[in-house]
This record gives sequence, C-alpha cells and structure tokens, in this order.
Amino acid sequence: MKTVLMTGAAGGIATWLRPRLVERYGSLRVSDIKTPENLDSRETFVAADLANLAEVEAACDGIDGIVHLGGHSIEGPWDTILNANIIGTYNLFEAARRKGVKRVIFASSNHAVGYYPRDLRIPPDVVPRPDSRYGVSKVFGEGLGAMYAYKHGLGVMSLRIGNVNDQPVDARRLAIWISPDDIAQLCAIGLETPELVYEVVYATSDNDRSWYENARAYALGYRPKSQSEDYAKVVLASEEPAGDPVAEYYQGGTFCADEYTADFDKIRAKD
Ligand code: 15L
Repeated sequence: MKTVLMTGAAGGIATWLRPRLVERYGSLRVSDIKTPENLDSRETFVAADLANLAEVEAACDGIDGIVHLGGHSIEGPWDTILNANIIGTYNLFEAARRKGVKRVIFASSNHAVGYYPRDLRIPPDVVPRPDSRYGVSKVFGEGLGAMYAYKHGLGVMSLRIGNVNDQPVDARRLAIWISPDDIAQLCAIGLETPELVYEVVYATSDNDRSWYENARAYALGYRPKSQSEDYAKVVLASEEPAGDPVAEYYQGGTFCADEYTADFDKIRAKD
C-alpha cells in the first residue's frame, strides 16, 4: 500500500488512527471539511465535502487505499444522514472507482445490527437490524461496498466498529470496545491482505463479554492485543443503575431506545 487517504480526518476515530497509519505507511493524505488539528509533517490535508463528488474525486487522485471514516457519526436528522452518509458514501465509492483506487475500508458500525438482543452472539452475516437512521446509513454503506467489490473489483472491508477509546467506559462498551492499536491493525489487514474481495468483520478487541462471533477477522490474521476484561472491575463499580429497559435489552443501547414507539414486550417475545 503506497498512498493512503483517510476521510473524516478531523473526527474522533481519525485522531486515534492517523498517527498509527502515518507510522505504518510513512505518509498519509487526510481529508475533511475542516482542517484537523495537529497535522503531522507527513500528513497532507485536502479539503473535501463528501456531498461534492468533484471534491471527493480530487482527494482520491493517485490514491491506492482509503480508510473512509467521514460522515455523521451518531444519530441525526434525515437531511444530515442523507447528505453526509448516504450521498457522501456513494460519492466516496464512486470517486474511488473512477480514480482506480484498489482498497476501501468502510467504517460501518455496531448500530447496523443494534436491534439484536444482548444475549445473542451474532456473526457478520446476520440480517441487518439497524437501530437508527444512522444505522440504516451504515447498512447502505456496507451494501455499496459489496456492490463496488463484486461489480467493479474494488477490494472492500466493512468494519462494524464497536466503540473506539483508550479504555471501555461503561458495561455496554465492555462488550463492544476496541483499542486504537487494534482498530489500526484491522485497517492494515483490510488495506494489505492480497486478493481481498469483500469482507465484513466486527471491529472489537478481544473482549470476553463480546456479542459478536468474529472468526472471519481472525482468519484474516487479526490478533487483538487489548481485552476489555482488564477494565471490567473498575467500569462495573462505577456503572449507573439500569436505565431504560429497551436500551438495556438491545446491543445498540440508547440508539435503540431513542424515538421508540413499538410494543417492546410483543416484539421481544419474538427474539
Ligand atoms: C457509533 O457508531 C458511534 O459513532 C460512536 O459515537 C458511539 O456511539 C458508538 O457507536 C457506540 O455504540 O458506543
């Protein structure tokens, strides 16, 4: 992998990932609508609005692999999700195709499958159960990735990211947490694995309380170094008492409970 572009470079996950990918690849092109803070001398910033195909195409010029973190990273109004995540992700894949990019790592989310109950361990190929408009946009992005992989030969890896942080912050994150080093390792696997066609894996560390069956990531060489259990005692000691029953029941937590109007008991009985 010679030239790598990271979109959403001013955002939270990028702030963890950028220094790690700069170390690995020697340089990095970074894009966002606003200039990220603390740019390294080995990083080149290209301003690009994901909703503008011409700008995204210019950012992709001469690039071999993309880590696509750009877009709206939580639930939001439909117009916001539509522009940043639906149109924006389409523009990213289409620009990558036009510019002959070989690899795209798509930042999907646990919220693509957030309406699975916490007592299930789910593999990557379950029927999607997005828990928000944001989650739906991640399912859309995974679908686009598959289409560009099988129709146009782009190598694509969708990472269903749990929660990136230097340590897990609550009981739910003990199941879905991923350390910055571990997500950097998954990006490298996605960018560098020869002959990669299309993959969906869960981006979580080696967590005993995980809700995911992630054998495919391990088969691709993933060897996470971090374990949420190291923090469990401290995290659980300061955990707030159980809140909303919908948020507590489903993997997606509060994303599932927000705007909720369904008959919870009736629906839960079908799980
Ligand atoms: C996500 O997908 C969000 O981007 C992040 O802000 C967290 O809310 C995370 O999921 C989570 O579920 O903890």
